[in-house]
Amino acid sequence: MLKTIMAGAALAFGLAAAAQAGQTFDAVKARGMLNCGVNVGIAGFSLPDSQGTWRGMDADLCRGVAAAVFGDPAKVRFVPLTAVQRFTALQSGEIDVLIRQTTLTMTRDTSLGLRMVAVNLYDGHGFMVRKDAGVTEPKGMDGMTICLSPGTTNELVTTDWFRANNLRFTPLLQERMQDNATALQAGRCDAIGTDATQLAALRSQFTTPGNFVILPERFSKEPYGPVVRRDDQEWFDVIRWTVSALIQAEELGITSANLEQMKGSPNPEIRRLLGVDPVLGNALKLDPAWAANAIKAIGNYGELFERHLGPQTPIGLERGLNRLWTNGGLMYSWPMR
Ligand SMILES: N[C@@H](CCC(=O)N[C@@H](CS)C(=O)NCC(=O)O)C(=O)O
Repeated sequence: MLKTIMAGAALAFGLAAAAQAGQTFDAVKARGMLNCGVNVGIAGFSLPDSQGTWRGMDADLCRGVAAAVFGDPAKVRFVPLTAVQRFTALQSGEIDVLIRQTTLTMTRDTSLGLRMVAVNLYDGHGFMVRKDAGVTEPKGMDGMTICLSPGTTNELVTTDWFRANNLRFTPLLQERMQDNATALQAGRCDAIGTDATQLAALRSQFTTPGNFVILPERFSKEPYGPVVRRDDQEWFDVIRWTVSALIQAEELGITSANLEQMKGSPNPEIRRLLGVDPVLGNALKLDPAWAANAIKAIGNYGELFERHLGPQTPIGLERGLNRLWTNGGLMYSWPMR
């Protein structure tokens, strides 16, 4: 009896393992190109510049994965997706990975046939209101019309908060955030509710940013991360550890500028990360230089943040929770050994 159960378990495990043996990873390698799902256009995350080149932290993470897999950050096809379209595009195989300000939540992780991989940015929901509305505390939003994107956590967070506080609001739901930005500036809604980084990014593109205030309160936790299908554990590993490598590089002081020099370091952690010791690349079935190629292409995590979202950019965000754990933030790579 026990033997039968064990044989059954082994068979089930064997079948599951077969279904998970690298089908996405193999397809990506055979295609020679990564199909990466990004936002349709938001500054700092993924926005085409005047030459049509996608710029932003999410766009660069796509390039980092391409550099890790192919040794070439240019091997990416960017697939712009709204919040509503994003999970279907991943489920149907149109994209290999979704890197689009997607909040890791329990129901998304458990019920969509998808898997949230790792955190690449810690954010929180906020509201931006017209300055002349004179809102000094969140309860001052009672009765307002609030612009929201359907299919987002922000729609849910807003509904929860107003209900919990016994206040009322009228939602104005528009799939394109750009339409919400236009509506707020034209006075068709009184506020926009979305993640705080998005509010800063939107306001940076307003003609009169000074007429709008981002309330300092945060109403939720919004950890962003890449998402993959559940069908391929090897592909999950590639994405998870590419994100980790960028954080570990910052922990070790490796930058895109000093990387070549760092390859000569006697520090075993640096030698492993940069592929002088090939153990990590072997574990992922990638070239020993996988992480070095990603860091060279897009920089370490800190470089990525500063270049796209930091105080020197029009978006102008402090690192806050996105600092390394050694500086009081939450960014902490698992040991890469
Ligand atoms: N973190 C939120 C989504 C954040 C988000 O997507 N927000 C706006 C950005 S301002 C958006 O892109 N809306 C729709 C669009 O323009 O595609 C979630 O995972 O549900």
